[in-house]
Amino acid sequence: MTTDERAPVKASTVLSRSVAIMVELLAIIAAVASGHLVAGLLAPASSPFVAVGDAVVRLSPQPVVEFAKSAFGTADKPVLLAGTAVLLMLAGAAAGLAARHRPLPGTLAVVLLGVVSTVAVLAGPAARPSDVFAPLTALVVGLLTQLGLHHLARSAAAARHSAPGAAGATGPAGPPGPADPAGPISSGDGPAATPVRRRTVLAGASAAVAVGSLVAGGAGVALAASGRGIAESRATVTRRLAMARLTERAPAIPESAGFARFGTVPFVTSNADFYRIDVALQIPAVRAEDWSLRIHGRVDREITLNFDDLMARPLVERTITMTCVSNTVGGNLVSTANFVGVDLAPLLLEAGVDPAADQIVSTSRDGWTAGTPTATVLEPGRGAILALGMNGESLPVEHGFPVRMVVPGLYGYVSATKWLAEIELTTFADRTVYWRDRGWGERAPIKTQCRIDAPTGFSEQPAGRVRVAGVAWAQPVGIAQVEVRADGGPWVRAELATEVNPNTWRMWTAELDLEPGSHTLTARATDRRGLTQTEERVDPIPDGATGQPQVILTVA
Ligand SMILES: Nc1nc2c(c(=O)[nH]1)N[C@H]1C(S)=C(S)[C@@H](COP(=O)(O)O)O[C@H]1N2
Ligand SMILES: [Mo]
Repeated sequence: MTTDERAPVKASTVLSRSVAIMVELLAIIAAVASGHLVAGLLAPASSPFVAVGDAVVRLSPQPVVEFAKSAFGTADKPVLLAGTAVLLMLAGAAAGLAARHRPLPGTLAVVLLGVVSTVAVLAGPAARPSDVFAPLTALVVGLLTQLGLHHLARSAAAARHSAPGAAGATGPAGPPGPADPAGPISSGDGPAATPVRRRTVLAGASAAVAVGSLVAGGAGVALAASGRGIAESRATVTRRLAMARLTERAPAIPESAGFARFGTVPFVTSNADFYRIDVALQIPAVRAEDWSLRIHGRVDREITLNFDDLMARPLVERTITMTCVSNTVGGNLVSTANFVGVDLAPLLLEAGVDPAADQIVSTSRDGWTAGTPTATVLEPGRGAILALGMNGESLPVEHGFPVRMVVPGLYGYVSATKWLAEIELTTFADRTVYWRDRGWGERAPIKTQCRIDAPTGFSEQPAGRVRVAGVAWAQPVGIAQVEVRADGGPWVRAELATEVNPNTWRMWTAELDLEPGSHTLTARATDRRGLTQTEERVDPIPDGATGQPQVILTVA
């Protein structure tokens, strides 16, 4: 052992800017990757990287969150993670530059990031004490990598500045750092060390850290995505649902329910095309076999159910159109599926609902919450379900496997909790929920809306009669009429397709005589209560957009 390395720093051992930055960035990358790998093995949600991203979302001011949602839409998650990565790298570069003379500033930065991510993981909504392993691993690996690489970098810098052949003058490079990935090589480092040799050791160690991080991080991503047994569990549920006897079947969708030949979307949305909205950076991985639901709060008796308990209850199949409150006029955050599930109202009645409990708070496995009016769920004929199946298979993981809520007629954020874990009977006064805390409405029935699917905006149509077609929805009352007009002219009644049920969208079509030139088409729907969609445009926040969809086209 030598004490050379601890001798007062000489100018000659100052790291170049690029090496200093590289050392710090590699330490951070190694930390992130190893943490992600341990999380993949133990609990995906405990990934320090994902937890920091989650914390950023939770702590962001509402306007920032809204901006991100509108600017990036469904790509908001990758954008957020990429942004987190860029910030990390910038912080790392700054710390690296501060650590050119000695490792300490860089070490402190790694420790600080490690502590912050540990806190972020443990502050997560569904954190368990064992979740600490992933961020702790990240901290330790980051620390050792930073110390080890910094040590190698300093000894390479020192050697570079001493005369060739006199490398021994500065003494041996000293012991390899604690995490020196090139330990065996540099242990041969000694009087014979040359600047080239030491630079090679540094380059080799750096490359080893980079490659190791890539492998560890990739394995972590793959492990999290494989969901440890989720695929098998989904396949089992799909099989069980196929064999189950349903007490209520959704009638087959008649040909006459669609106007696909005129350009409307298919009546039933495929699972792949079904819109997806959630704040889960990492989809909760829950096997049906491990799932349970606790119904508690203002009830006479608490109930805990597992997946078999649900399968043993009467299973119903319902065709339901789900709608997101963030859907803008003309937007596509609306989709329809055949859901198989268990009626929710009788389940709550078995628990015995306190008449004062006007809110049902449902909590997702990842801590997200929704507040649903109890009266709506208990309303006779409403058809609220705990869904287990979607379009002939178990719920896809991104749509809430193994169990989610679906309440016809309410926007998803107040009703459609995915990865359901808990239901609490409470009051609106006693408890607020995720989106309400962020400025969205307490109650959010779906607003009557329609959309023009054909012709598409800015298309060119041949002169003569122009075929217009689209969809309209007014869950849970149903659509009574849709009208279209060109350029503010008289409204023309559209032909309505067969109604499947009032909780689904309804297709419509019309023909308009249009002169050559540019035209603006406008549509409006009227629901079975007699309410006509207003012309007044309002934004989605706080409780859903209003306004009439328009399409501009050219007739040649
Ligand atoms: N756990 C969880 N459930 C959730 C959400 C969420 O962020 N987390 N988003 C809700 C919203 S805003 C909508 S519109 C629907 C969307 O369901 P889908 O992604 O299956 O279309 O899920 C709801 N359920
Ligand atoms: Mo939503």
